[in-house]
Amino acid sequence: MKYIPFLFLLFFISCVDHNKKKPVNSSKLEIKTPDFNADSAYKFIEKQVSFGPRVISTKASEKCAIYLKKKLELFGASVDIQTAEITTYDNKKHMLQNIIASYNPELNNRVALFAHWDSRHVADHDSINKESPILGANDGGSGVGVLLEIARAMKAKRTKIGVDIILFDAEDYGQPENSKYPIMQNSWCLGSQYWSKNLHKKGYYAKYGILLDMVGSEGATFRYEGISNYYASNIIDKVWGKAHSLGFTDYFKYQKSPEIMDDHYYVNTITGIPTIDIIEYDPFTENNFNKHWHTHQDDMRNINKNTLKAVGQTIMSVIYSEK
Ligand code: AHN
Ligand code: ZN
Repeated sequence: MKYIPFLFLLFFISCVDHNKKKPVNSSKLEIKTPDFNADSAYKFIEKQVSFGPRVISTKASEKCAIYLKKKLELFGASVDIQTAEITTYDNKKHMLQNIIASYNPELNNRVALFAHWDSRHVADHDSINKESPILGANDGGSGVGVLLEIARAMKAKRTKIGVDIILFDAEDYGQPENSKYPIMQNSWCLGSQYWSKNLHKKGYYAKYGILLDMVGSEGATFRYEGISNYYASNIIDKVWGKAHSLGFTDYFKYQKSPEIMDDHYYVNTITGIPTIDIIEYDPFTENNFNKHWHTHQDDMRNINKNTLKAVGQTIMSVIYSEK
């Protein structure tokens, strides 16, 4: 039969092919992105909220700072607490605490992930109890919860690059609109202002930064925020591209939003680290944020695991594909 040699040859080729060992070039291997566990992130938010409002100079804030440091150390980071005395718009003096957790500290190739860990000292957008502090489950708690879960993943599997998780204090101690005190410029974002002017390490640089703020409410949408788009449009493209490839198109909109004053403004203008803000922006609410923004309703009921997953999985995918 004249086909036999041909079939034999085919068989032979397929054997050779299967048995051949490809040389392993580890630098070319993609690291598989770990799964972001939204249940775990949710619990990290619940724990922060359980301390009560995390307003600077309170017992709750002190306890939460200790918790965050301990947790990040448990997750394998080297943790620094940067402290400084600050004066707020109401003429009070406080000790600021920025919490900085580093992975692969020896590498120069780094990405910085930011969130604020304090919660607002007043409920100025509520209709009752405006003078009392808020729980800030979404506003404060959510960004930190997502970053703690990423820290947990990084303990199990290191990224190829260096990653710093930087948690700012006193972001939300800004002067209320009806305040009786003289107007103070730059009264918001005190932790990021201090850090930007006094980097925790001499010569510190990250190739880019991502700030997470209010990333946990049901149906939250994120847009090309003005300051982010001005200073770091390529990072927006990278993050939105990842989000869309993972299917989170309902959350990450290809639309612009106006400029929102937040920690990334100071990081961009003072340090030069191109930094974006992933922040809920809602064109349909009165304040353009979540409807519970700066109210007592910003509690655990305002946290949705699907939103945490969309943001957390996207950021994980971004940092694990960096090399
Ligand atoms: C202002 O409303 C000035 N900034 C929004 C930033 C913010 C407040 N993020 C959380 N709370
Ligand atoms: Zn706030």
